[in-house]
Amino acid sequence: MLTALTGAFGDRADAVSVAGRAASYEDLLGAAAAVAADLAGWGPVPAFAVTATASLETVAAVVGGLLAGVPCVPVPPDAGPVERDHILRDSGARLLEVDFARRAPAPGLVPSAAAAEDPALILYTSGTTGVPKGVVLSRAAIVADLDALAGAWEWGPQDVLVHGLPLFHVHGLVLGVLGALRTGSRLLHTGRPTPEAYAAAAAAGGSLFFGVPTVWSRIAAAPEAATALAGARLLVSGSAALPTPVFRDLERSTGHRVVERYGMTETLITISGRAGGQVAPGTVGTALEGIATRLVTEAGAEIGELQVKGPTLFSGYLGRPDATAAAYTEDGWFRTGDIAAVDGEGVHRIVGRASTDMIKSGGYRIGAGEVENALLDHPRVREAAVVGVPDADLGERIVAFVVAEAVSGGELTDFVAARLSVHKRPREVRFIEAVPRNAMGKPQKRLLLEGEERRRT
Ligand code: MLC
Ligand code: AMP
Repeated sequence: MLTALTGAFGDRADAVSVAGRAASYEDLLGAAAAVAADLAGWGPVPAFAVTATASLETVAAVVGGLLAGVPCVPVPPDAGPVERDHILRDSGARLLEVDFARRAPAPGLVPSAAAAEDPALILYTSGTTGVPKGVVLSRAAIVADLDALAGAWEWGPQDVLVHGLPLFHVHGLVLGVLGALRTGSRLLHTGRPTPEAYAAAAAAGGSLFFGVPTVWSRIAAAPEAATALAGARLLVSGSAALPTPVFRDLERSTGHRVVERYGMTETLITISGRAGGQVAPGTVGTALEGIATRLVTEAGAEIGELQVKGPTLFSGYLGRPDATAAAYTEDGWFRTGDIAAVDGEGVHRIVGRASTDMIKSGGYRIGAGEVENALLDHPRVREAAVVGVPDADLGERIVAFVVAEAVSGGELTDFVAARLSVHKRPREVRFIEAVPRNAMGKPQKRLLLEGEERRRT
């Protein structure tokens, strides 16, 4: 996975730069070897955790884990005690402190005994209900995905990859860090994904830019920053649907048609547009090399659930064989839960999600159940129902409907932000008399969403 670090791509003092600090591959390898030596000194552990700030420390931790053959669990830096304790307890991972200035006694590549199918990363992600599950990603799955993407995007050592995404999810960490190290492209992580930072990175030679739709829509709304991206080679969007007006605005201001790709934590990226290929707004391209997709449609329907198969799929949910089995069909296809359409050329369009309980806000996946449980932990909340409402900036924004007394919406927002993490906080809290339920007692979220729709219009 570390082709660039150990191969013949040459070296530069700024091969990897994160939030304003630069390092050469030699620096990175030295710091990572120190991490690997620490891990070796611990003896057998199931995994190690790192507080995944956007920093060189996080990069060194992940690379060190790969060298040592110990899976890394990146913990969101703003995770509150409930989320953090769950991740550490569920994974059994011990937290590692990284000092980037430290070097291993004998720096250099420590060949790991790990096999291709061994776990490299365990990423925590929300389901529709309950607590987040650990998604186990093997070294082989990550390599298969990065190589397929390198082919699709003509991504190589000539590129300078730019993004400012969090380093605890697939987008920022697998594609955004390991992708750069695998392909040998320089990495310029901007710390935060602001339009100004992306424009500055373009001026500094950035060629390949990653963003979630919220990032692209903020850039589209900042014409000066957008114009600065004209000299880039390829702009890529993913993690949620890129709105067509944003695609059109960016085409006008940058001259680029943004390439969309589709994926999930459990499957990595499976579908993408191609560099130099036809790109139509609202489409996410064709299956990547080695990936098979199919739609399961009701008789006569053109849209249906997207299911996928291939070498990039996860090894399972950590310690949850039941949930892992439920994620697959009987004939071995992974159920994405996304609703899609495919045209005669194999070009996919994602049209929605099967469940209202899976929310995408700012490109973050948030399970309604996790937020509801956090709200119900508040002593003054008796009932809670959480939905994702269409939002021009975030794609969807979290709206919480609660039955509660003597507590303000702001207090409940802060309560969730502090217990879980900031991006899981409701952006609006609505106080209601009772959550509407069907005869089975199941919350009727469609009714709540329809009420929100009426409010907007
Ligand atoms: C506000 N804040 C609060 C708060 N209210 N903090 C605590 N309690 C409260 N009640 C403050 C925070 O301190 C923080 O301040 C700021 O609000 C963060 O707010 P935000 O609204 O979350 O930030 P915003 O700028 O709106 O974020 C937009 C964004 C972000 C696009 C930068 O959503 C983002 O990084 N998204 C990327 C998600 C991603 O990578 N997904 C990939 C999943 S992988 P301060 O000072 O810190 O700003 C995947 C697979 C695939 O999906 O296909 O890729
Ligand atoms: P996550 O597990 O955070 O990786 O989120 C995966 C989900 O993000 C998918 O199931 C989709 O719903 C959504 N997603 C990712 N990329 C796209 C895209 N290009 N268009 C629409 N939805 C996307």
